[in-house]
Amino acid sequence: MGRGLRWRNLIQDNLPTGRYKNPTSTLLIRHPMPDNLVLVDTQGPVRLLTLNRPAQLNSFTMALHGELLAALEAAAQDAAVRAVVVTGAGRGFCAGQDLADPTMVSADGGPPDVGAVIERVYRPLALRVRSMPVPVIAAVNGVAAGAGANFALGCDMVVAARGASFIQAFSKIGLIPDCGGTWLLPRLVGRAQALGLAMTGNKLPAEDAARMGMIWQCVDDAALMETAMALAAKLAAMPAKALAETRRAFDEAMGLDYAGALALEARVQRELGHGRDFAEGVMAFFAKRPPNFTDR
Ligand code: T3D
Repeated sequence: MGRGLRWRNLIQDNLPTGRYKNPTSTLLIRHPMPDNLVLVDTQGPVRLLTLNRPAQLNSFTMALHGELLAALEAAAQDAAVRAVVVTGAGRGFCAGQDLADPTMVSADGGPPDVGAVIERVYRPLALRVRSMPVPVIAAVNGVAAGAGANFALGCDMVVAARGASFIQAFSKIGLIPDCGGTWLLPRLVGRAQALGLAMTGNKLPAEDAARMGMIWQCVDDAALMETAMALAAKLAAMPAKALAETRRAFDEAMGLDYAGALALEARVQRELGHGRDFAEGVMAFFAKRPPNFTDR
C-alpha cells in the first residue's frame, strides 16, 4: 500500500462513523456546511464576529478561514467600525484546525503539507488581526485550543469567561505552536511558562491565564459579552489611529534596544502629533468636553 493511501486510511478508519466517512468512496467528506460560518453583527461602532461551527467547537476549516478573513477585511475597510469583537457560538471559542477538514489530506491522498496551510491561511489571519486599523477584542466564551488559542492571544485584548480555557494542543499531535504562538506565548507569560504550556498541552483555565498575565481579564460566564462589548465601546470612542500605532510600536519595540525604542517613539509621536486626533484631544481637554476622535 502506498504512503498516501496508508495516511488516508489511517485518518478515515479512525473517524467516527457517519460523520466524516463517505461510505461509497475513500475520500474524506463533510456534511454540507451551512453558510454563515462567521456571523456578523454591527452594534454602533462595534463589529461583532461570531465563529459559527458550534458542533465542531468552531474549529477552522478553509471555508471558515475564508469567511473570517473577509469579515475582518470588511471591518478594516469600513470607516464606521471602530472596534471588533470576536467570539464563538456554542460552548467553545475555537478548537484550532479542524482535523477532519479535507485540507488535512493532500491532493494525492498523502499527508498534508501543513506548512502550506500555515502559509495560506494562518499567517494571513494572524497578520490581518495584528494590522487592523481598530482594536480587536477576543471574547473567549469556552475552550480555545491550538490555533484557536493563539488566534485569541494575537488579538489586542482578551476577555475570557471563567469557564473558558486555553490549550496549546499542538504537541499532542506532533506539531509546534503556530498562528503566532511561538512569538506570542513567551512574550506574554515568559519562556518557562510558555514552554511548559506548549510541551504539556495542559488545559489552562481562564482564571489562571488572567493571573499569569496571558489575557486581560477573566469574568463570570454570564458577564462575558456585556463586558467585552462595553470594553469595545470604550475603545471605539478612543483615537483609533493612536491605538493601532500603540500595538504596532509595542510589537516593533520587542526587537529593539532601549535607544531604538526611544527613537521609534519619537518617530510615531511626530506623525500622531500632526493628526486631527491629537488636536481634538487637547482641545477637548481644555474645553472640558468629551473628545470626538475621527482619525483611523
Ligand atoms: O493543517 C494544519 O493542521 C495546520 C494547522 C494547525 C493548527 C492547529 O490548530 S493544530 C491543533 C488542532 N486542534 C486540536 O488538536 C484540538 C482537538 N480538540 C480537542 O482536543 C478537544 O476537542 C478540546 C480539548 C478542544 C475540547 O474537548 P471536549 O471534551 O470539550 O470536546 P470534544 O468532545 O472533544 O469535542 C466536541 C466535538 O468537536 C467533537 O465532535 P463529536 O464527537 O461531538 O461529533 C469533536 O470531534 C469536535 N472537535 C473538537 N475539536 C476539533 C473537532 N473536530 C475537528 N477538529 C477539531 N480540532
